[in-house]
Amino acid sequence: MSKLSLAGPWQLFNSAGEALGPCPIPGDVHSALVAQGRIPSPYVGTNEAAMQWVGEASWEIARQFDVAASDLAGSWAVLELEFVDTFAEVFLNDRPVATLGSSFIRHRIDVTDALRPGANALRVRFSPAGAEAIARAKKQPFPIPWSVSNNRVPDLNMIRKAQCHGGWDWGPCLMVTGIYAEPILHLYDTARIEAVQIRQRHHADGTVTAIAEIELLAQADVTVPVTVELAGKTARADVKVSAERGGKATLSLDVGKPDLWWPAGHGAQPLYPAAVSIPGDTVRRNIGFRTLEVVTEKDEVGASMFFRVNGIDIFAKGANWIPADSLPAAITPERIDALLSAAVEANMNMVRLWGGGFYEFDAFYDACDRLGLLIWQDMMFSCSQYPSTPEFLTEVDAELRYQIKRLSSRPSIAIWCGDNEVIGSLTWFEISRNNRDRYLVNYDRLNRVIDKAVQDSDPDRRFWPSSPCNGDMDYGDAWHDDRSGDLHFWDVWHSNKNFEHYYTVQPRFCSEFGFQSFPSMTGIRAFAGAPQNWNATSPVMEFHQRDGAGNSRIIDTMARYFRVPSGFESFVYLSQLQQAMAIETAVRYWRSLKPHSMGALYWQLNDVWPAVSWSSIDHSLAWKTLHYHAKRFFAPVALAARMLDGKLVVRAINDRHAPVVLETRLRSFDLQGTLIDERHAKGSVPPDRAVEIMAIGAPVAQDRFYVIDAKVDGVASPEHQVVVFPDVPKRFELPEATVSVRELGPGRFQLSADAPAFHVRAEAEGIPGHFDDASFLLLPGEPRIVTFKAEAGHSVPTAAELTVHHLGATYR
Ligand code: BMA
Repeated sequence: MSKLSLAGPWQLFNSAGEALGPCPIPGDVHSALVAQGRIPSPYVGTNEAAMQWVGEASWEIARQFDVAASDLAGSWAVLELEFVDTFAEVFLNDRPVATLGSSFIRHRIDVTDALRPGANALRVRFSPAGAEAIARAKKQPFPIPWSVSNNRVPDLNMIRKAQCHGGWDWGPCLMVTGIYAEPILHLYDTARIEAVQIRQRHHADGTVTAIAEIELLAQADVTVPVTVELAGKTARADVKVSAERGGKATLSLDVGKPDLWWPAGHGAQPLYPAAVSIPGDTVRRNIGFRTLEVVTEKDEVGASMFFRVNGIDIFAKGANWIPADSLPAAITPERIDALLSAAVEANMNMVRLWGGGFYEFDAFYDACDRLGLLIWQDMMFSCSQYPSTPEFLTEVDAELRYQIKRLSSRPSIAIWCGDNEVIGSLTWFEISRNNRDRYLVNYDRLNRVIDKAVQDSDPDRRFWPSSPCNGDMDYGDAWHDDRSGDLHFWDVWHSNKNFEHYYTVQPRFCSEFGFQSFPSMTGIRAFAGAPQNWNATSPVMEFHQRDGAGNSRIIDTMARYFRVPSGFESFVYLSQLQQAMAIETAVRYWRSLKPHSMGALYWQLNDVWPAVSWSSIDHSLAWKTLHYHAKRFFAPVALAARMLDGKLVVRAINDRHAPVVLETRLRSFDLQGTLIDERHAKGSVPPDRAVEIMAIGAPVAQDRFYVIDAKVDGVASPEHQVVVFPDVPKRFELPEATVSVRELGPGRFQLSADAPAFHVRAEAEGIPGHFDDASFLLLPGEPRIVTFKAEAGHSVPTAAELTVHHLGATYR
């Protein structure tokens, strides 16, 4: 048996058959054309508008490869293609060997008859996905509404391709095509392993039985020895595999008492390598042993919604994940790693893999397993209605069974969710509003197929019908009904409400809520070109804002909270600060309701291109202010302070498994930084709870501010400091403050101020990396030390390369 990688330089041809140059695979046609200099970067200026033809055209990629006659003799040749986007005909030595039509399944093509000893020629011809989508829509028995507000290409709901490739309210329309995973030619000895799932049974005494479920296929009827190795144990069996029906094996291993895998912040992530082998084929998995339940128990309010891992109730802290780039060729394991590591650095323990993208690359799941990020895995349906024709359901069923088997052995997968906002979208289209019965039945047919695929393929995990959803068979308004299930709470952004509006809901689990901001100046300078474009409403900047109402909302919010900034850089800084304040208001409040509320996943972690969006990390990987705040507001022990009925109420939140002792100091200062009052409180917070620790009379006033610090188990850390303005910031006469920067060593800086400086944010523009903290208070005599973490291969900035922003400086 052997395995030949077909990754590397392929050749690209246009529809006239002209050779254009190299097309690296894994990769996409757009990226190849950019690299060849035939089109400019779609991310710069308004270039995207003029390159829609690329996605509308047909393309062909081709390569040669050699196979030794000795390798070929007697072997079963299978060409494996995964992440093929989307409609493609495959030719080997000019013989058609497959016609492909879904980017969400792995294609394994028998090429035994077409393969030759010596040189072979492989060609893949892509036809435009948009045209196929329209053609399929015409064949539907009744119209199926698609996501008009997001997609610029109609009817993408007909085809199994990332729905956001047609444009979204944060992304461009680049109908990319290509092969995004390594193509492999397998030369098997008669049989192969088609699927491996490793289940776990945890016993009361802490021992675990691992159960490997293996599916085999064969070219001819055969009996093969199957071996499973895991945690130093081995199991073997001889399995009959029929050419027609394949074969199955279930092998159990008692693995003793393995070290348990925990979500980040709750323990370590030990992974035990597993290998399943037959002669000529091996499949590997990394197993993390843990129990996981989704607890939805009825209570006096409605029903709980949380994840219990190894018997501990976990407050899910995190964000929503969208594809790491609009151009698949740019999605490297390093990029995925940088984003997910930043999530963990910000004290997150869960990401929601949103249903408008794609089932992610292995590198994504590998990183989540390694870093301890639980995954809320949506199935790939989003914001549209979908067909329920037999052909569509058959195609989807195969996709789901493939993906569930592919991923189910991973400790990070926490829940299978049917879709993103598909139930809710029944009310978005006139046609489905007017004939709700038909479209609800249509919806349910698809949803049942998804449900059944989960039950059959992964009975150990919970199926959740849709996000948001009030629960099984509960089709209420999960955008507002906070009594059960997961909530998408969008009223602050989409309905233009004040941040305090987050206090009006007490979600059991909020899986989406977001607020937009501008990307970093580093990002802006790279895509917006000349300085005259550095203006929120310049044509280029508006082009990089895909939510029609977005900029007005940002500007309106700014006018409600801040004084009008005096320049664009201050505008960008304030847009990021208000985003951070919005999300922080929600998260600290909802965490303080623990265990009633048990999850806060904000929208959205990352960006697909440089744009104004809800992300906390921009496309250049720069941390926005929100990401720094997230690191503090998601800390395992945190404070939540709130003005309520003439009082300042402080609650403490403990996510640790043991009680913590909190020594809290609450100081009030006048605006010059003179101490007015100081109070202390000491108390213990039980494990996994939030309790009130202080409440003092505090009028709505504009002449003071409050600073709350906590020592946790005797240790003081700036991450526990919270600053409260008793009114909106614009009403305060902030003093003129000068912030000085002193370099203490490479990448280490001391920041100090001669008067109170709020939300002090050092930036090293153009230098990839981030600080350990930013957007904090500097009081005179209370300097802070920050450290810059440069991205691999880059150096840290000098003091001269830093710019420092703070709130009072935005309008002077
Ligand atoms: C949500 C998501 C996305 C969208 C976001 C911002 O509800 O599911 O579809 O991008 O809102 O509008």
